[in-house]
Amino acid sequence: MKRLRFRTAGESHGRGLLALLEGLPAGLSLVTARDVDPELKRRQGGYGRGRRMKIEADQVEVLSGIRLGETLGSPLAMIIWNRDWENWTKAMAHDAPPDDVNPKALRSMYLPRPGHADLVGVLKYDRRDTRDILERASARETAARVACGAVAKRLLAEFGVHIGSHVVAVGDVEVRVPDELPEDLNQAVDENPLRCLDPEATAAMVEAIDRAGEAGDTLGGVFEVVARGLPVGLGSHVAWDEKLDGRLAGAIMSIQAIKAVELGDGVAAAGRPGTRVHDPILREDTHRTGGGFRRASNRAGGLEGGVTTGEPLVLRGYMKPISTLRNRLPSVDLRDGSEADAATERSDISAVPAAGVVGEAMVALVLADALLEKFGGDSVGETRRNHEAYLKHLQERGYGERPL
Ligand code: EPS
Repeated sequence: MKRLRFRTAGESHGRGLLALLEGLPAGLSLVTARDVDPELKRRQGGYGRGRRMKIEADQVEVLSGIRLGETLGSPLAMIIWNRDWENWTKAMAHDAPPDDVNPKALRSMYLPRPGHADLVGVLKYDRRDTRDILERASARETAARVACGAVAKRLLAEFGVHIGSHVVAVGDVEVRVPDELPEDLNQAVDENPLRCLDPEATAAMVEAIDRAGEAGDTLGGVFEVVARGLPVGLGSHVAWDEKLDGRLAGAIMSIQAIKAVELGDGVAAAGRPGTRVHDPILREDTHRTGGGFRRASNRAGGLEGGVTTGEPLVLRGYMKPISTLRNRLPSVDLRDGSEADAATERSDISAVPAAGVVGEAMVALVLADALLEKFGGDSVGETRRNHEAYLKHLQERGYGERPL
């Protein structure tokens, strides 16, 4: 069974971030300046981001896996160098510090922030300095995820699958989402500072973020990811760990600061009768990716039984407010156990638009994995032939007494 796997390495203020993607078929046209760097730029944007995003101009350098503009089927390794590293060479040095080092230069942090991995990390890994934990726990790591996700998107595009996202809430400001989303969601929202479809809500979100910033506070929110063009039949109902809804939810929940995931109308559906939840089945011979069927609605968000239905996949990620607060919460000083307010350092006030871009990347990686699981292929051509044959068979299989 062919699978797409990715790993990342790197600390927030270390030398850089490594993104490793394994299992790609050969022959995928891939130009990182065209396909990957623009996605990294999208992740860096959004109103409410901190000064770090002014320092960085994320782009990848390829170490392996591509030759002459096409993938080789070998592991794809990409590096994103941290520009800020220059300012952290002493604090993030790989070697033990010299005896005469100024302790300030090590930028140690002993006041764990509630909500961050600081305290649980030092206890679990038996460290004293929370910097040993927070550097890896930081959402800076998501730049490497987005690099891998951009390649997964490139692969999915070969099969007519396109992924976009938009912000639907920041703090208590909610967007009025139109009944019909624009076909190209990212094109519609990427120029908006909050990546949202509602200008009125945008203004209110900007104001809410400004107010939170003035109060030394932070704001979370909700993003929605939509994937179009998926064929019916990715994922499987046969085993818990093959169900695509579980795989998607796990992937989204693994994003820093995400505390809940919703598929389709999931939350509201729990309070409605079944007749107002399930999506009536209609015949539509021309709906190729749906296998000749269409749904009158898409409250299921494009998944039934852990399997894609051929309708758009719709998923929401709920982000908590960032845990670095200038208005510090009570904590404990790890040096002497005394009561003390939590540490604070440069951070974002809100990063919901960026989280949406990361959500797209994680969805792309899970979907590309599920696509390769279903269609296999050592080369894109082979995957494409298998995909085509499947869709053709769905179109021809017929009903009742005359199955092919
Ligand atoms: C991030 C880089 C970080 C933070 C943010 C995400 O940069 P720095 O810590 O140098 O300001 O802006 O990380 C967090 C909010 C966090 O809690 O770790 C990025 O590249 O996305």
